[in-house]
Amino acid sequence: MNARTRCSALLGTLCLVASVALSTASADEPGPPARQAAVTLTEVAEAQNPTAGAAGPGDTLWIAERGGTVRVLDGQGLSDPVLDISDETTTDGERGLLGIAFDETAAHFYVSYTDLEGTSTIDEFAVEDGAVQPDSRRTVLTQTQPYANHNGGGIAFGPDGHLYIALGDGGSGGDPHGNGQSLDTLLGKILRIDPGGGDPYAVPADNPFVDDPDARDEIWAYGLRNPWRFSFDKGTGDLLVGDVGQSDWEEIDWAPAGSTGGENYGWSSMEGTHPFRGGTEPANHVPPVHEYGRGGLGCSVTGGYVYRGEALPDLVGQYVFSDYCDGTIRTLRIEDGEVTGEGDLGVTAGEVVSFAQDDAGELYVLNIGGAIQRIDPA
Ligand SMILES: [Ca+2]
Repeated sequence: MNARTRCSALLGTLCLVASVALSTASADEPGPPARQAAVTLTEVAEAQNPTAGAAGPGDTLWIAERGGTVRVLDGQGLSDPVLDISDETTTDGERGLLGIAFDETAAHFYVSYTDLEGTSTIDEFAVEDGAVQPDSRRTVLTQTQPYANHNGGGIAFGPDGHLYIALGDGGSGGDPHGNGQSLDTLLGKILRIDPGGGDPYAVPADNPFVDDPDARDEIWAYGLRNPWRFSFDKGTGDLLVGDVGQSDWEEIDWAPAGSTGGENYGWSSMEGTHPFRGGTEPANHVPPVHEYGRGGLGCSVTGGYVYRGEALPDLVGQYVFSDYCDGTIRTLRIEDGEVTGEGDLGVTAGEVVSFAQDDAGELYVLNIGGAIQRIDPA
């Protein structure tokens, strides 16, 4: 239903096909052999182009809207905006308010957005009594963007208390500046910084390239094209990254909680496990734990979360993700960095742009058209 009603005109045909194909398959088959959680999607709110969510103070889920507003979702529904930077961002290209995060004690709130020039910007606000303090605002990090697309934009605190920032390769297509493999730019990277440790931030002393004069100290991992959504497993601390492919391969990248950083995920020498345009596989390439081609219904991976809630015991420990183009809610079982099972939950949610995880570990699916749906037991 949602695949059909939420699709844009551009993707409408594709999404309609996806919806029909899925309903046919589920009607004819008794169910997958591996036990899979039976789920339904419950719409809990309608937002204005939601792009990201973050668990906030007092069992709330804060929702970022692409145009520049932040609203709070609780048992009463979605609040009026608690933060509005809509006059400081635009939504052309792939721009807008793209990520939000709280630090460990929810003492600070962070927004990740493109400014009016398209520059990726991370700002910090103090939080008092559950409310953002506008006067406390300060800019933590900026990165100019040569093109309007591939901004990345996801931000999240790791189990180590540091802020991780995903930045795309700068955009255009095919990584024309070679940013993915270049260690002297922040583009095409996941960064790791300590925003409270300095002004405007400190670089953790154990970042992987702090002793390399030719590399930027903020870099945690590299070789990424557009790591739009990434997350840490609430249970294990493992890092999972959905890296959007160029034209052939969508991928999920992984690192264990004990990683010391420096992973090279391959772009733009590699697209998934495949050399890209005659590229040579780097000796230190960390291949994706999962990739899928464009031959099916997907065309743009949307990274999600490892489920750590209580409502769906059969789903605990599985990584839940999707694809913007088909909206199928997909799953991976990952053990020691190896995928031991893959499937889907038999539901589709249209143009899935992001997931959100509340404090209890339950998962929500964000459709860029507006719907916020919780994954519930069927
Ligand atoms: Ca890769």
